[in-house]
Amino acid sequence: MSFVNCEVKDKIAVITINRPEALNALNSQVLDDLGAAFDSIDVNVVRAVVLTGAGEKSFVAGADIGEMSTLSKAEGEAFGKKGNDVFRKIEQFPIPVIAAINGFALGGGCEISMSCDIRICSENAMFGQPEVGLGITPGFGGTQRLARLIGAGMAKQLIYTARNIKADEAYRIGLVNAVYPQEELLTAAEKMASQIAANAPIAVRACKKAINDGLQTDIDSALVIEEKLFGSCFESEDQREGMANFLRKKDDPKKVKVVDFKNA
Ligand code: CO8
Repeated sequence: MSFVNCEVKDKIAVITINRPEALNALNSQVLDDLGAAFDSIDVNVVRAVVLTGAGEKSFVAGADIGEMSTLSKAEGEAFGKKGNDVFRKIEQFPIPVIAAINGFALGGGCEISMSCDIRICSENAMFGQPEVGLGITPGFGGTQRLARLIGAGMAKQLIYTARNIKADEAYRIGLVNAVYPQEELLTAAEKMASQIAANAPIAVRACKKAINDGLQTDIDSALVIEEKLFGSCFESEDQREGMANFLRKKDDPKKVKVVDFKNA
């Protein structure tokens, strides 16, 4: 039995962490299943992924505290690496990943959402890094990604105080892009994924890589990364057809059409 479901419809995959009896807490098996779910996606067919949690209460309530409670130092480090490897796979996944955060996103739950490209949440969502209250640090990238996402000062405040914040505050500090009523969240995430999927897939992938890789280096090197990825889009079918369509429209607005990008 897997703790993770993956459903592909049209060009979108919806991955659901399905362990609602433990508020979708991440134990070793969930992490393995999550990695396997991402590995199973054919990125030549699927163009965007939505990641969510089963039930209406929790996205992911953190790493599994029961499993962690008896770990030795070496085992703790290994568990941290296990989570980091899966989250890095998500962060570096060639196509965009949208986190649809449908409730608690605490500890490892907040951390997994931050390895996604885009975060949107429901009104009942709650975010936090409660680790120091449990005698540990965030261990699945929280000290690194939270500071990069919302700035070091706010990240330090949240991590040192272990205070949970509600959806409106998460929106205010830029941790999430939008807040929806619970029943509208998945539809909104799928709509955003469809908008992404309608664009040229080679270009979308190149944008993800340019932003991610560029953020890890100085501006001059980052601009070279962009130049190379920009150049790589040319001579593709998508680039030729996308630009030809624009020029056709200019000549005759009636010739406007929705380009069926081919991933080629
Ligand atoms: N781990 C294991 N089980 C959990 C977790 C969790 N993180 N969260 C909830 N559960 C379980 C509960 O034990 C309970 O199970 P049972 O019914 O068998 O008793 C079930 O889910 C329902 O939970 P509650 O009854 O507690 O539900 P409430 O609505 O009363 O409370 C809360 C919901 C507030 C979310 C509460 O469950 C809670 O505080 N959970 C823990 C949240 C937390 O502290 N998360 C951070 C964990 S640490 C972490 O994520 C570190 C990541 C990096 C690890 C690196 C390792 C080296």
